[in-house]
Amino acid sequence: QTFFTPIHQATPPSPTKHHTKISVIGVGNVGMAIAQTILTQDLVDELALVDSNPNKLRGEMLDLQHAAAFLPRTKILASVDYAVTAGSDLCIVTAGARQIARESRLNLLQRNLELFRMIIPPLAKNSPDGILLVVSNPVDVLTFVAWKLSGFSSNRVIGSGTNLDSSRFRFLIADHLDVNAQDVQAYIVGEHGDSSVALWSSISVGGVPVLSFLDKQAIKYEKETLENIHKAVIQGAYEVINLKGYTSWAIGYSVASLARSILRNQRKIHPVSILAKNFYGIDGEVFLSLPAQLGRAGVLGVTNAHLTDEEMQQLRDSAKTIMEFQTQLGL
Ligand code: 6V0
Repeated sequence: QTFFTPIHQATPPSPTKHHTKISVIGVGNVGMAIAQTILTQDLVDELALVDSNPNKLRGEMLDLQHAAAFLPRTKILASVDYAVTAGSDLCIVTAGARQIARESRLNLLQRNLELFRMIIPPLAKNSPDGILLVVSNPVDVLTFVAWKLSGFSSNRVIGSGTNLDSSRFRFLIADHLDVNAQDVQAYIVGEHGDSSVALWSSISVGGVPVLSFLDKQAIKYEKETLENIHKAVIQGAYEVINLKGYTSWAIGYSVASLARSILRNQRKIHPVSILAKNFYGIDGEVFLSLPAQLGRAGVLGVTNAHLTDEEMQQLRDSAKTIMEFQTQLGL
């Protein structure tokens, strides 16, 4: 006698049914916020977690499994062994060393490079057809590192980049204009960090291009007001870290939105870190954020947004900043 009485002969699962799997590497604040958003949004059939700390890893796995009665059915696995990630459609890397007091960015990057040497090759080996999504900072340079270490084609290596910065930007503009952030189309591109570029010229709200509307109506606005909004975007992360010690919820939703666009082949445009060579006059092998269309094959294309000369110059300066940093790695 089995527990469950079938009403007819069980049919085997159709071989055409696609089983989806995401692996999250690093179960810290960011990895867990991503994992829990993915679970609540019912994005995959299987979620695998990997971390170098076995106790924390098992604790986090059990804690999520205990929520099974309230969640869509997802198989949750965890191991320090990368075999658990085998056959992933998407691998999200959030593992990272924490910055030590007075440590330079370069030193932190060197330590993260060593971590990536342990993480990326086994991930690529276990999911040779998968897509890599890097979240660990500095995200643009580490996405370049992941591309080099994986040997994957560049359309399958993506950094979360300025997807989060852009959502902070949209929130601040929405707050300023008292509208819904989902009606604000606005992009931050370039480096995820201090040299990011706000594309003011292409902002629209409900289909109305904001700056040209203000110009046409002869409504005066201070350039300083715009700069202050961009500064608030850049300061946003530092402020949250100063106040609560880390950022988690917004990056969790931001990365889950990327996972949805990729796995569900949404062809949605996201500002994410991609190989920028040959776009917008950038000629080096550098990863930075551009408005990219994402789908099941990873990066499907790049939007040809109209940039002003000033925005174009800022984007090239941002590329130069990342490039200078990247060349010090000697990869
Ligand atoms: P955290 O809470 O310290 O978690 C890091 C996790 O990585 C820990 O659980 C470690 O045990 C684990 N880890 C360390 N080494 C390894 C290894 N070799 N293999 C597997 N796991 C390992 O950090 P937190 O989760 O707060 O941040 C993670 C990373 O995300 C950092 O680099 C942040 O700077 C970065 N963020 C990037 C953002 C973005 O927009 N791109 C936003 C927020 C944070």
